[in-house]
Amino acid sequence: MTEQWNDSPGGFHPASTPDYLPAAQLRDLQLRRLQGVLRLAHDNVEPYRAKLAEAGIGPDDVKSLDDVARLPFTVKEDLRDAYPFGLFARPIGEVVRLHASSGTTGKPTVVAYTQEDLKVWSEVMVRSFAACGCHRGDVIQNAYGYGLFTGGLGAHYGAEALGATVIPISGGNTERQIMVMKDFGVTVICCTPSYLLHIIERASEMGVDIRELPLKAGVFGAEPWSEPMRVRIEAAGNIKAYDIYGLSEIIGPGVGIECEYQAGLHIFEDHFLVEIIDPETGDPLPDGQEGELVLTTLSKRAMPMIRYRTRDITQVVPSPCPCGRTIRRIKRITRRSDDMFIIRGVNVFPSQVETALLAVEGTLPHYQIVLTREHDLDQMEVQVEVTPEVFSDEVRGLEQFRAQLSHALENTLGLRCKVSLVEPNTIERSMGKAKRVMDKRKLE
Ligand code: DLL
Repeated sequence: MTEQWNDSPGGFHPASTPDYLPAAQLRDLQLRRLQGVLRLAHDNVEPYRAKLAEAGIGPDDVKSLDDVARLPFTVKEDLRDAYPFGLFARPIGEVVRLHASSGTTGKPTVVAYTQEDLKVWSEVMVRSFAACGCHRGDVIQNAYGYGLFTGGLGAHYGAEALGATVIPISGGNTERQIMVMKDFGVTVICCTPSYLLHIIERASEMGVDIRELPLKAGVFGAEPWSEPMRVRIEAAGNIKAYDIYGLSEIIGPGVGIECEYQAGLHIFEDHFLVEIIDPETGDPLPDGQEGELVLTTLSKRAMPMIRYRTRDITQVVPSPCPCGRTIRRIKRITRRSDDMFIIRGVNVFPSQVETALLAVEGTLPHYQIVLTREHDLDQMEVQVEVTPEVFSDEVRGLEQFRAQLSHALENTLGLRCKVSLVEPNTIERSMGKAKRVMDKRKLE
């Protein structure tokens, strides 16, 4: 299908994609695909067969989409237990690509693709780029890491299939990124939002103003980022910043993306079935209620995922999007159910800290949260970079600025914490996913 789009006169036509399928037709397609995927998983993957038997449900018992709630969940542990190839539904001879994501502990989780899976992946990435206004003629700098991480190759093949010009520069070597961006007339950049901030900063040190370049858009994902962060990025780069979501277990980047309205991420529902559940009870939640995102792959052959618990917290946007796409949207993912930490009994998410800090003018979008334990009492310190103007502002004074931030954080979190103002470029920059929390409590 991708080739056909690519060869059509004038390139890709979004209207010819399932993005605009009437809802009833989309549901029919989903049900048929779900039944197929269950049969595939049941007949070829021992752990799925065992789980389904335990839940007392067979592949032919799913007669409507609502029946999905009767199927057992799959969790990260299941992938680890099956390391490396235990969840593959196709023999290795049909698997043409492996990717892996490094876990915080132990072995990585391995994911697999057949030729058809790679076509689906390219297809959803083509639809992703098109949704945020990219097309043939765009010069796309792909600064997602190439390798076992899905970001690089996922965006790469999608951009090529779109017919755009791809620069496979991968992450890192920031000065070269800036030279290429300038000299090659880059119009779109793909990377993590935190890396883009680093690129902008380095560019300004080199005397390059990104705002003057032809760069018009960024496709940012792989880590949580907030609405105030978007505002900062769009202003600093004079670009549109689009949020792209995905995870290796499901396919990689391209599970969902924002359209030109930037009001939630459209999920490519013809390939990924969306559910939101209560993370405590596992019960399904209706559209408009926040909970954990659960995804089922509807087309994957090499490694189907049934009701995969992503740990990402979001909600389905209940209203239709003005862009006319019928595939539904989820709200931006600002947190995971497992990135919460508890300080003196108060639950804190890093995204709350980001939102509170960036609401105050004079902060820079570089911060880190350091957790320690002193005399059995948890302490939280927020280190944030501030503009050189704040540092040299003798009238208002640093102390007053610190108090203002401290107050903003206390208001948002309901918790007093230490705020340390640091000079620009103090906090370590990342080329990929930013590490915001340093939990030193576990080391003591
Ligand atoms: O990060 C795939 C990807 C690459 C997505 C490039 C977008 C762009 P993993 O390394 O398996 O895959 O990490 C997946 O990253 O469960 C989320 O917690 C987080 N994540 C990914 N995209 C977003 C986003 C890739 N747009 C995990 N907003 C997911 C918030 C995101 N979190």
